[in-house]
Amino acid sequence: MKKGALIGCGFFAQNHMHAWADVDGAAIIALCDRDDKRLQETAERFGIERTYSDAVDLMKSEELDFVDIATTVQTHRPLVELAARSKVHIICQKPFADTLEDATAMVDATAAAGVTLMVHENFRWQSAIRAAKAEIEKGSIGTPFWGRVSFRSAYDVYASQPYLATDDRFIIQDLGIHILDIARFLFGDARTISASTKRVNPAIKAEDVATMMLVHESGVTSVVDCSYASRLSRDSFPESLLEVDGSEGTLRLMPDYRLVLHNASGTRELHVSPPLLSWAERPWHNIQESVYNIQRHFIDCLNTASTPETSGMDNLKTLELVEAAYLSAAGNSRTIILGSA
Ligand code: NAD
Ligand code: 89V
Repeated sequence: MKKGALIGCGFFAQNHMHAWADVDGAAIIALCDRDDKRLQETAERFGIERTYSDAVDLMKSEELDFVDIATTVQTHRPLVELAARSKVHIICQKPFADTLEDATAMVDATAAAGVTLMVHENFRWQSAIRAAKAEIEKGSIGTPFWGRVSFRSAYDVYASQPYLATDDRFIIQDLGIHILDIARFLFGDARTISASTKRVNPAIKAEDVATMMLVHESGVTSVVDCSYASRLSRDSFPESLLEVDGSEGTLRLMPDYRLVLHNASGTRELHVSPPLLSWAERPWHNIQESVYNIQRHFIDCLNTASTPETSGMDNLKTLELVEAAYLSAAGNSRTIILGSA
């Protein structure tokens, strides 16, 4: 049994705790939050007796295999470095870091300590996204040459995550990061990116619309578009929609988890809805299932001494896309060559 502690008992961490209860071979034995109310409420909800207001005390007092860091980005580096010094494996929420410098320092610190570092980049772990990837890999549409990964909604994300309305960066750093990671997952690493952004909602500080174009090393050109300002007749939050054109056919992941594949043999429509886990709530259930999937993957990696799909090292490439997208948007959508951002 891998023994873990959760640091940060806020809005999203409640999903982590439900998922940990379902993951075989893992148990959360202690909690840490500097907000006593959140700490005590989470402890009571999940029956955890050992609680700490300070992560240094937690690390000194508990014998842990891993920590699950579910705080917001500003505290990731000190907490990751603390865990690395304590030789404890780490799963850390996205956005992993505010800067590539911080991200690289965390990757280096964990490598030097010999501990596993996985970023909780869960969108690629949604079952609908995995089903689409499986179809591409088995050749259902031939060789992909063009793709679109799209997330458009007017859902009130600010109600549960108020910092999204006041942070200096919004949609690319918070949501685009997931959508860019899906593009990497489906089409491979990118060579170039260009982006344009807009703030539509006057009540928030940063951009709530972003449109990005990537040219991937595989030869695929993709469009990654995100909006929290799109008032649709039917809002599909929080579904990520896909369009992929290949040499032999096309793939579409449409609202309500309808996966449509078309090639010379005809058209197939698959229903790839995520299972509704016992603790999950619509419309969040696809995100919640992906939390369970990624946490299970982390424990599998610890048990088999293998590198997680979204290791800290891997996530540097997603973060590099985020940084390059902001750079491009600030520079009149100029094309940024990755590796030189
Ligand atoms: P939140 O503000 O609700 O919760 C963060 C908690 O961390 C707070 O309770 C705070 O007191 C605590 N905290 C902060 N610094 C601490 C420290 N040094 N020691 C102990 N406790 C500390 O935030 P949230 O909305 O739950 O978001 C947390 C992270 O999860 C963010 O990085 C966010 O981007 C991410 N998130 C990811 C997803 C996803 O699908 N992967 C969804 C939502 C949020
Ligand atoms: O990932 C996030 O932090 C969330 C959401 C899933 C709504 O995009 O903001």
